[in-house]
Amino acid sequence: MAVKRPRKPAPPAPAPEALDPAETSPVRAALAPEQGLQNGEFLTTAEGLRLSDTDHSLKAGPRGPSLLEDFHLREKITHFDHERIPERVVHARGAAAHGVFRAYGSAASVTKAAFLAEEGLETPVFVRFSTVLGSRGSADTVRDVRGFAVKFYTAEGNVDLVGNNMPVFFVQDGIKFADLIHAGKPHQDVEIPQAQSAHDTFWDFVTLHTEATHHVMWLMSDRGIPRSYRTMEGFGVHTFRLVDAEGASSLVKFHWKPVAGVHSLVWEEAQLAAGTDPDFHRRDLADGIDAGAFLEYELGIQVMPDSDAETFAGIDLLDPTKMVPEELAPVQPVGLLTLNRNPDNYFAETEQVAFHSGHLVPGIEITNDPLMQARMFSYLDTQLTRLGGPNFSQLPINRPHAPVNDNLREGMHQTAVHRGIAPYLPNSLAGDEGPVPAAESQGGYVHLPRPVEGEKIRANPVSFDDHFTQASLFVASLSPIEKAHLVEAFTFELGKCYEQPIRERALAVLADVDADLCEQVAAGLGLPAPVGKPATDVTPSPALSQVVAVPGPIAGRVIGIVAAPGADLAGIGKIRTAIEAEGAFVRIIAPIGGVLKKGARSEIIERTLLTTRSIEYDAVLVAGGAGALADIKLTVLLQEAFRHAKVLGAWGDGEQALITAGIDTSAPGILLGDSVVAAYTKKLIQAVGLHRVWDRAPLVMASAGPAA
Ligand code: HDE
Repeated sequence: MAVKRPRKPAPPAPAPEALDPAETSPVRAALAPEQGLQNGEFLTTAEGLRLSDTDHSLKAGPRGPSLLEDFHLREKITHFDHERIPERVVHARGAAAHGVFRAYGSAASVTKAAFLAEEGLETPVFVRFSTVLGSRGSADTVRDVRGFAVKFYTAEGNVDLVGNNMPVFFVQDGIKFADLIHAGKPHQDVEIPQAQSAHDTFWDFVTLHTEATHHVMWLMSDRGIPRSYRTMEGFGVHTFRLVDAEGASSLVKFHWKPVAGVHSLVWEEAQLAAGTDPDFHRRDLADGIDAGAFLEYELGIQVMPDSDAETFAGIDLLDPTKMVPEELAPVQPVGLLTLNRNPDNYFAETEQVAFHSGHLVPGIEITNDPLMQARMFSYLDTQLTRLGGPNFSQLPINRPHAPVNDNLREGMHQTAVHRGIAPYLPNSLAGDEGPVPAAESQGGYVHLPRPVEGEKIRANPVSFDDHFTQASLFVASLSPIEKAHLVEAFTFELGKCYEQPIRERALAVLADVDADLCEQVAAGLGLPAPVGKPATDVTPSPALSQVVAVPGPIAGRVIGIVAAPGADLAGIGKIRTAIEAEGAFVRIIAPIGGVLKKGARSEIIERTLLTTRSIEYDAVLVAGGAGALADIKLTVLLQEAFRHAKVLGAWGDGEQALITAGIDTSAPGILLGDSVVAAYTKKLIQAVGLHRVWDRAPLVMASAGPAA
């Protein structure tokens, strides 16, 4: 497929409010321009009455009691009492951004959906990232699957690609989703633990129910703790059916490939971040966009022939616990997503956005994947409780940018003023006013006719029975450091279980995946390793490893520079210039706050040793000229960065701070120099582009012991 890649960052997406209401929907057109907006000079009640005092309730004398007639007090308190809506039953914790999707035109060969197929066409989007298990206030960096939900406001209606950051799922049939989530959520008696899979009920379920094994490998791998949303891959998970203008169909899997590469935190860092900065990922998203370092992802598709068997290279495409290795079906880029605008209001946009796997346009269809079939019911249903009724599509963030003319009427929170007298079909009274069905040639959605037959039965195809081969393939595809992380993750999670039989059952499952993995986890748990029958003939998929040999982009990365009065501000300035040219940021850390000055130069101290922690940085440098810096908090900062395999460095006498912190400056990934010169900043950019100094990992991994 010919691919055109845009060279410049995409322009900001138009805000829904900036659109001409007449071009969007009758719902929007019915709203007066100022409706729903806060305007006017004075504080008012919800009815527009100007208020003279909002600090004192109306009382019988200054000592009260308060009077029941105080309509302002009642309105203010009543509204506050009802500010919360039910959080999402899953994916409650999320962060979002607006952006634009620009099609390369390469998808025209497989779909008639213009937003994918028309070269250069730009479609506004709203993207919400999330964790699955935690409550709305839980920490961002917990080990979990991440949601990657994209709403495309296309001219033909909204399309939602409601995906995850892992390409497979725990269950093959949607009927088991409630079981999975009940097992993963906190225990129902005391609501512990929050946002964790490291507990008995989760491991009880996934070990009794071995179709989860492949997804569990992904969850325990570094994919479960992304560095940022910017460095996170996304997947549509299910197989979709794309249909072209001639009615020919293909089976397709969607991938979001981050331009910044796929990178993760290390587990200790993720745990520290959960306490130090629970908003770690959403802050990174918002700060990056604010600073103009927009997030970019290429949408790619794996295209497989549509056949009656719905299989490819022996892989059942209807089984959501299976992926298609990229080496067998390459991911072909079809467009670029750029996230370039933060929401104005978290509740109105991020909380009220309603995604639905059934929001489709002609050219995209779903398949008979039994997980996907259940989702077609669930997403509409859940909004009725969450958003309080059937009119959630009228909320500004959910409104299509395509004309809407439905015969849906009334219901809670109806904001449209529908006119005419005949909201039904057929009718003879609406004349030209009423909507009529569109033919396929007029853009009407017509399902591709496909035969359906079979006995009424509660069963899976036999091909769904292989629960282990792709789990083995995943493990075999990881680099040694990623495998070591996998061992640590399993040992940690199972070590947090109280029930010995669950640990033993988990080891029995691992024995059928990978003997080495099983042995090392068993050694960490102090248990004997069972012998299983893992697949021995899997072909590794190098695309599954995140470790890179060639430095990637560093946009959005943060370099901490430790400085103090007397520091070499000219050197800091050179690093800042070089780093900012790559879209990364410098943050100055000093013992106490304020501004550092030297000659005509000055640097604002953004963090002190008290207000920062190593998790905020992808690399930490110590500036020359800062004198002897000895502070236990600095030692902790530098040692943590060292342990987390981050780039460390110093110039001039800054090296002394590293030595004082007990750091072996001859270890890999320690950048030393007399002063900041071009070669130094170049080395820094390259080292950060490799994400981590994995060569150092053997020095710092506590659990890298020999198998028992
Ligand atoms: Fe979801 N899922 N899901 N899911 N899902 C929801 O919808 C559900 C599944 C995914 O940022 C809910 O509005 C069922 C797979 C994301 O708002 C709910 C099943 C994948 C989000 C729901 C699945 C996802 C959700 C909760 C099994 C990856 C967050 C609130 C049949 C392809 C969207 C809501 C956002 C949210 C149900 C399985 C992704 C209850 C029943 C597989 C990213 O409708």
